[in-house]
Amino acid sequence: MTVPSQLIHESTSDQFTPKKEDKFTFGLWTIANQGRDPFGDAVRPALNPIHSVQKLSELGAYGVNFHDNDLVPFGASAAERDRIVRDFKKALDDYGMVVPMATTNLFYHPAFKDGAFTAVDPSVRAFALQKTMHAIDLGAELGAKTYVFWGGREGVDSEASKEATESLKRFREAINFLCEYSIDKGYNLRFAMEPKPNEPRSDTYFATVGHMLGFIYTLDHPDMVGVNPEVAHEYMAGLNFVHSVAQALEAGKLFHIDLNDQKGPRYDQDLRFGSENLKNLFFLVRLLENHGYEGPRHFDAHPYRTEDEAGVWDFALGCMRTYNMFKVRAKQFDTDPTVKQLLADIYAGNADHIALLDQVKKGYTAELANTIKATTFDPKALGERGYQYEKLDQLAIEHIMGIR
Ligand code: GCO
Ligand code: MN
Ligand code: MN
Repeated sequence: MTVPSQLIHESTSDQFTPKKEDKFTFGLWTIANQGRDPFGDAVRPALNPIHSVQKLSELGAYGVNFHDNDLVPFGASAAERDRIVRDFKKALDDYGMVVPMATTNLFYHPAFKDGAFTAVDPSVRAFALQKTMHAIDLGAELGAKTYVFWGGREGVDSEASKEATESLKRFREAINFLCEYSIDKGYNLRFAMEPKPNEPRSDTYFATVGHMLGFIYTLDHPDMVGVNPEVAHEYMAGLNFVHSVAQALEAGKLFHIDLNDQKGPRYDQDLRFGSENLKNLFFLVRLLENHGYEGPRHFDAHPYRTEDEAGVWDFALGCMRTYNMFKVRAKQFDTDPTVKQLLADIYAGNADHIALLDQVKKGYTAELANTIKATTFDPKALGERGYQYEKLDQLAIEHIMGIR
């Protein structure tokens, strides 16, 4: 027997039900994903963006994001574009939805088969700039505050094809130019760079959040550029997503985030948020919520290929509910008196050494260096200490499982 979607929605009106203030957003391309893959054709009909806006709003989402061509087909006339934008704006108004982020499709058209800003063909690089400026205009017109750059095909299959340092320079020149364009137009956009190690190219430049952060500080306007980390992409590189996001957050560079899930270092699976890595994503949500991340909680995932349209909305609701479940569980973990006491015990230490480190925090002095050099430590006792992490981690598991 199949359970009607309606039933699932009705029976789950509870504290985890998504609300506008949760700031959940979806890419138009995510719910509209038709299930095409290298082995099989579309399994679902195309979704109309206006219908998507309505359905997502009813489910409690806050907004939608898009690539230029998710909304305006490639090669549309100016009149067609204006009509589409007008209708779309009306739908946003009607359903109380916003567009916090926009981006450019620089990977679908065959012209971009060798990349865009790093393509070896100068005509492709110049065309990519033109297409991006039009897409920035479109995003700004619809109120976007963040503009995402995902490299798509910026990389190589054959290392012989491009000189890597030249590619990095070309990418930098493009981003510098587009920053100036946005400033010149008075758009007040922030750029968020999205790393990915591979796919669709066999190797992509700027493989991880760390690579991207390093690159950002070489730009002309580093302040207006941050990152858009994606769960699946860091897992593809075998990394701990929480640590990647923490580094971006701590640097003030977490401008946006792509939430989904992934089974280990394989192809980009874009699974429903929280469907696989419960523990790591529990700690991700805890990090975001405890460190004042204020941006949209954006889902860049897609429904299983097995689903019809009802399954698409089950997927969307599932992403949002699971985020809220992690949020509630994380709060319970952090306020559990047993956890608090245990952490207080674990973090306590020798008062003299705490005082020394407080001095270190204030900065170097020659006197402090000498004091530290003259201090007596007891490495044997330090080596014998038990940290109680088994107990702590089990408490985390019991919270994640809803036992405590
Ligand atoms: C992918 C990427 C994209 C980008 C999108 C927004 O692996 O396909 O994650 O979905 O996030 O193009 O820039
Ligand atoms: Mn993404
Ligand atoms: Mn992806």
